[in-house]
Parts: sequence; C-alpha cells; structure tokens
Amino acid sequence: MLATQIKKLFNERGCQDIFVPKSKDYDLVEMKAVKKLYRDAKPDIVIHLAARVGGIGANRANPGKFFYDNLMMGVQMMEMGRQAGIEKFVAIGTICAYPKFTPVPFKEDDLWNGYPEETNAPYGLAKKMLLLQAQAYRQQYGFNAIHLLPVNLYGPRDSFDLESSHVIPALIRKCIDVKSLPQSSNPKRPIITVWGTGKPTREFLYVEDCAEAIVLAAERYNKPDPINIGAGFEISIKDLVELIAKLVGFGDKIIWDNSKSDGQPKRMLDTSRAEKEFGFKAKTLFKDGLKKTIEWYISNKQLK
Ligand code: GFB
Repeated sequence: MLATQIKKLFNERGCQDIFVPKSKDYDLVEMKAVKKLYRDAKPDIVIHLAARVGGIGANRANPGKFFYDNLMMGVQMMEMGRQAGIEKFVAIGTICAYPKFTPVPFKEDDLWNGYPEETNAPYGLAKKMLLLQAQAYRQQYGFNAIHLLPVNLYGPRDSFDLESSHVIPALIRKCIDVKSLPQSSNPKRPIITVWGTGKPTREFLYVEDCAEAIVLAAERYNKPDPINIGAGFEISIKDLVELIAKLVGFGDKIIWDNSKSDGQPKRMLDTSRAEKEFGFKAKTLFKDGLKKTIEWYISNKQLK
C-alpha cells in the first residue's frame, strides 16, 4: 500500500524512472536476487520498504521468519547499495524497535533504553539493525543512509486477513462482515470478538501521510539520527473499537478475548524532529482516514 503512494508522489514531482520490484520476481532474502535487482534497476536512490510484516498475531506465529527475512533483506540491500555506489539509501524501520516501556511521547533519544515488547521484538530488532548498519556505513564509508521510524500505518490496500493483519483492518472487516450476514443465518444478536483487554494505546498514521514523509526525507534529510514518522495522537484500543463500530454502524455486542496479547502497553510519538528537519506534519484527520479505509474495504471486499 505504501509503494503505490510513494510512486505517485515521485511521479507528481516529475520523476518518472521509478522501479518497484515485486517480491515474486526478486526474493530479497536471497543475495543473488539482491544483486540481480541492482543490475536490473541501476538505482541512484533506494527506498527500502520491503518487509515481512503483520499484526500481533502474525508476529507471534512467525518470530523466526520475521527476524531472519527482515534482517537479511535489509542488510543485503544496504550492502549492495554501498558496493553499487548509490547516492542515498532510505531505510524504513518500525516503531516496534522502541523499548517496551518507553515513556510517551516516544523520543528518538529513548530508542536504545531497553528491550522491545516481546511479541514484536524479533521484527523490531531486525529492522533496528538497519539503523546500526546505516550509522556504521556512514562512519566508515561516508555512505548516505537514513533511518525512518513510522508508527502503525493504516489505509486502503492494506491486508484484511483476520489472523495476520493489524488491528484497524481486522476491526473494519469484523464489523462489516458480521453486519452483512443475512438475518436468517444469524438469529442471535451479531457479535464481534476483539483481542486483548482494550487498555493498550496506539497511534496511527494514514498511508498517504507516511508516503509524503518518506518522499520529503528522501529529498531533504541526510543525517545519521533516526526520525519518528507519526501523527502525534494516542487512542486506546477500546476507544478505537468503539469509533470503528460507530463509523461502520455496528451497534451490537463486542466481546474481549483476553487470551490474546495486548502487546506494547502504550504507544505515541514525539513527531517534532520530522517537522523541524524536513517540514513533515501529518494532514489526514483520523476519522477521515478511517472512513476512506472503510469505503475501500466495502468496495473491494468481494476480492478478499
Ligand atoms: O495492530 P496490532 O496487531 O499490532 O495490535 P501492535 C494492536 C492492538 O490491537 C493490540 C489489539 O493490543 C491487539 O491485541 N487488537 C484487538 C487486535 N483486536 C484485534 C484484532 O482483531 N486484530 C489485531 N491484529 N489486533 C504491531 C507489530 O504491533 O506494530 C507489527 O505487531 C508492526 O510488527 C506494527 O510493527 C507497527 O500494534 O501491537
């Protein structure tokens, strides 16, 4: 969902020569595929978005794969970028790299003050190593690699798989699918089951805003320090569930499955550095972003 938006923004800026490799053509976990990609694309700038990613369910089910695949893709892409002598490497990291009990709002200077939350530590630390690699390569080779830390993303074209997706698409699907069940097949009051206790908090960034931030950083930011990319608000999962249910028009029973993990207790970013360094400030109001995502799911759900 992010690559589509980034390509659109670069096209609008007059940049037409953009190569977006597909994972079916280039399995970046394999070094030979990474070498072939650099031969085929001959890039000046690389924006490394590729990731084996998913929600809390997917992370808990695949800690080994999420660690290995994300580490190998990132490390090899940056190393071959260095050997190819590219101008700039933009590494897209994750908010999961922050320590579990980071005080909110998360400041980039707190990034190394502890171990991440257990459910997403393998993924979070694999991506965090790209920050270390970027700073080490800048020091030894003068290689211009930057590291961005986007918060939980949402928007059209996301994965709506109920086991592996993130919370927003899962809730939208649950509310809409149960509503569209024919009454006859569901005499009892419709029920949706959501995960955890509802107490955790999260911050969410609309995909188009994230794309804007990445393009601005690619154009203007050339320093070793990591940068938070977010929208600067905090919402509890309980309030999120009620908001999505209201926007979808689901007014029935919500059951909380406490056997499912809550993940990181609190999450909200300090977004002042991105604004200071390259003038980024998220534009999309949360309710508007949710409405666009709900509309997209309704008009595309038969494809799911
Ligand atoms: O979005 P999510 O899966 O991942 O879960 P994280 C966010 C919160 O929503 C957790 C709760 O407290 C979940 O327990 N939740 C409630 C649900 N109902 C549901 C549901 O039906 N599905 C899902 N998925 N969650 C992610 C990492 O952590 O952060 C990723 O797992 C990624 O790797 C992302 O890095 C940025 O927000 O906890």
